[in-house]
Amino acid sequence: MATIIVITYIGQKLNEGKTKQIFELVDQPGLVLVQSKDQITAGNAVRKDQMEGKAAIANKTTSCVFKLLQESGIKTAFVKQHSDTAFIATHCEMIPIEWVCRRVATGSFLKRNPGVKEGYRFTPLKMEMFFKDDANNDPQWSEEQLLESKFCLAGLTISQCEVDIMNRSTVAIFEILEKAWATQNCTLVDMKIEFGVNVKTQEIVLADVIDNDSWRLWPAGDRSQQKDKQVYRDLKEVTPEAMQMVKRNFEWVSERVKLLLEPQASGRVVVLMGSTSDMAHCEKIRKACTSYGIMCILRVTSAHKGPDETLRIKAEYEGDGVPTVFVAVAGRSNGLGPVMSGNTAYPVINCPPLTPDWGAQDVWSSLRMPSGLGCSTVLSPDAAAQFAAQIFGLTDHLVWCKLRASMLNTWVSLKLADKKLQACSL
Ligand SMILES: Nc1ncnc2c1ncn2[C@@H]1O[C@H](COP(=O)(O)OP(=O)(O)O)[C@@H](O)[C@H]1O
Ligand SMILES: *[C@@H]1O[C@H](CO)[C@@H](O)[C@H](O)[C@H]1NC(C)=O
Ligand SMILES: *[C@@H]1O[C@H](CO)[C@@H](O)[C@H](O)[C@H]1NC(C)=O
Ligand SMILES: *[C@@H]1O[C@H](CO)[C@@H](O)[C@H](O)[C@H]1NC(C)=O
Ligand SMILES: CC(=O)N[C@H]1CO[C@H](CO)[C@@H](O)[C@@H]1O
Ligand SMILES: [Mg+2]
Repeated sequence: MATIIVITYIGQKLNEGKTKQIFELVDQPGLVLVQSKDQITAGNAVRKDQMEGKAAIANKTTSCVFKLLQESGIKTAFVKQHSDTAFIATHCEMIPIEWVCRRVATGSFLKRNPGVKEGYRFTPLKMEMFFKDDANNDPQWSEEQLLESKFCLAGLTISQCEVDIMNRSTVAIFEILEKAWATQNCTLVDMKIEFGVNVKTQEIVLADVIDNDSWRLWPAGDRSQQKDKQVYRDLKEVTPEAMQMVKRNFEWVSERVKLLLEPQASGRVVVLMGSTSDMAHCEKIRKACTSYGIMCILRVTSAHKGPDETLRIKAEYEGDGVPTVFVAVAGRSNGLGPVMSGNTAYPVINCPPLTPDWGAQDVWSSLRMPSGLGCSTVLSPDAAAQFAAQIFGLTDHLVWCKLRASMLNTWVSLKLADKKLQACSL
């Protein structure tokens, strides 16, 4: 979906913080321009050094990270890159909370929780929230404090439902970025993010930015190789050499962040159909595979009427080393998948197109099988594709991230549907 946005007039400044300015876009109502400032802050701007080029590096990091999240299916405010130092975002009213998610204990957590050693691993992830209040050094808040403050942004009151959505979304976003960084042998130690309410749709979306201000990254899980802003915070003295080192670290991140968007492994689904009368069913499988970014090939072959061809096609896909999941689509006596399963080490998923008259009987032909076969049987075409995606997701983080975001989005829709229903029945 390539959207062309022409900006002819940048309007008034709507907001300004420590690291960026927000401008109205006069001819693009509902969108804003987020402009980074070329300075780095730590300890609440006590230390303020201009760092040339920082904004540009931050821009690259933010746009790659948001692209990864968006392609995965996470709702974000990011729309598109505008320049080296600015991007266009949907106009949000920001919820003044920093959500912090931790995998490994370090930093301020250790101070607030004496006795916990650095390196303690949180499973499940540890969630914390901080009220954005510079004057009071961003105090940690409980869920109850957030609920009692009854924030109302863009007409949406932040109640239990919204808090739960932000909490859940933070976990999903962390897991997606953690999975992506793992491909670079880098541990995502912790992360802080902010949410906004889209002023037009009242949807809660990930907003603000994610750059290396926002996280700790330890290459090979090794703190001494940290590539994040902590290096800057830890500087004893801000010398030009030290600032160069910090900048090099940021560049290290911005170079690698691009790699997060690249597939690590590419597999394929080969759908075998017993007859072209099953085409519509197979097309649904292909469509669903495509939504996960998985290549899907359709072939026609009958294990009953042309077993030699079935095995030849099998050999064709076994022979080029590309990881393959076979999906067998055959009506009535669907021996196709079981025959494949008895003759290949690749996974086989049966997805028989059942008919109302004999379906209850037909389904048994790929359920009760001879010993030595390990194929599965799922009935809906979408489920067959999803199962194949889950297999590839074990090695392909881009597929895994789509599955993870989809799980979050389903959870959020249920939550919102329930909220709406409760509101109606009051
Ligand atoms: N999409 C957006 N729409 C409207 N305001 C935004 C958006 N993204 C960020 N902002 C706001 O822009 C302001 C400047 O950001 P920043 O410099 O990070 O501020 P802070 O110093 O409070 O962290 C903040 O108030 C932030 O909440
Ligand atoms: C990395 O983080 C630094 C630290 O804040 C940030 O200034 C810089 O813009 C970021 N660079 C990248 C690569 O994000
Ligand atoms: C987030 O949700 C988890 C699980 O429901 C809960 O234990 C935790 O207290 C919540 N965290 C915050 C900061 O609200
Ligand atoms: C990650 O580590 C593994 C094992 O040490 C190595 O084979 C691989 O090349 C590394 N990948 C990257 C991107 O550094
Ligand atoms: C300096 C720099 O890297 N700017 C980049 C900002 O982000 C866009 C989109 O990713 C790039 O095209 C720019 O090169
Ligand atoms: Mg900020």
